[in-house]
Amino acid sequence: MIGSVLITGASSGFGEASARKFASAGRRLVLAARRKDKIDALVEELSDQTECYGLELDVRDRDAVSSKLTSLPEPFSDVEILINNAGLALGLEGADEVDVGYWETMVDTNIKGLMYCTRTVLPGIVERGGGHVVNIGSVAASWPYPGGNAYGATKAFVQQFSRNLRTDLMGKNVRVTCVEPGMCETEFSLVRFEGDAEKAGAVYDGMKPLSAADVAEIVFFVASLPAHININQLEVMPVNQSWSPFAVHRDS
Ligand code: NDP
Ligand code: 8X3
Repeated sequence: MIGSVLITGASSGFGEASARKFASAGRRLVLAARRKDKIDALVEELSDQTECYGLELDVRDRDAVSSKLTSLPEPFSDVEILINNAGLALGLEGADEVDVGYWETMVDTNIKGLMYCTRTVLPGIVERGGGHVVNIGSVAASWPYPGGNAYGATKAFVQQFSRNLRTDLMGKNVRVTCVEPGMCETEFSLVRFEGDAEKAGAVYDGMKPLSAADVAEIVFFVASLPAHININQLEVMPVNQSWSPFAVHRDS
């Protein structure tokens, strides 16, 4: 049985590009995000290619996640692939200066929202005989950078949660993959800098970042492998991004 693909954060970036990719393969889609106008436009566009259902959903709202994701109409309720993509970074200030509200929003979205969606959808996936949870992590989970403080930590949660899901789901035919991209030009930096397009654009100045379509290709790849293959973790950067040496403060 081929079930539907539920993508959170489908109104932009990786989520939107993944919707296009899975639609091109004829997969039935449930597309969720807060900006319903964007979701509606995407549903309309993709409905030529596949069956598509749009959902206005704030993943931070535990009750809404539970009620909306357990009452999907036919033929969308048989979710087989959950793509936990909704997420954001806010600010790049140091931990001694940053607005603690930013931290709360990142924790509520990237950690708690991802947990709510997973916990709500998983029982059905298991009951129907298996499926796949694809979590969108980040290189920031493993590699610290100044100002990455809570954002990187939320993605470290996603990385370890993904591994622990695998151990819990052993024998239940559910694949779990954490896809961990580096720099990719989407609305990500625009959101991080609260709509400051100049600051956001400068992040990708003079280098070729990943595109949302690149990441969607990878998400589709991990989900399209034969069912006995589980990619646990897949980290990907643009060629022009790498690590730095250790920082050493010598004024001592
Ligand atoms: P975008 O800002 O383009 O997309 C983020 C998506 O998440 C939007 O569709 C947004 O929809 C949705 N979203 C945010 N908050 C909520 C919420 N509370 N409830 C439901 N949906 C929400 O960024 P990306 O596509 O780049 O980001 C997607 C994921 O990839 C995120 O988890 C991000 O952390 C991660 N990532 C991004 C990288 C990058 O460089 N771009 C690299 C590594 C990881 P709406 O506002 O309509 O709700
Ligand atoms: C986003 C990638 O490198 O900006 O998760 O932290 S990075």
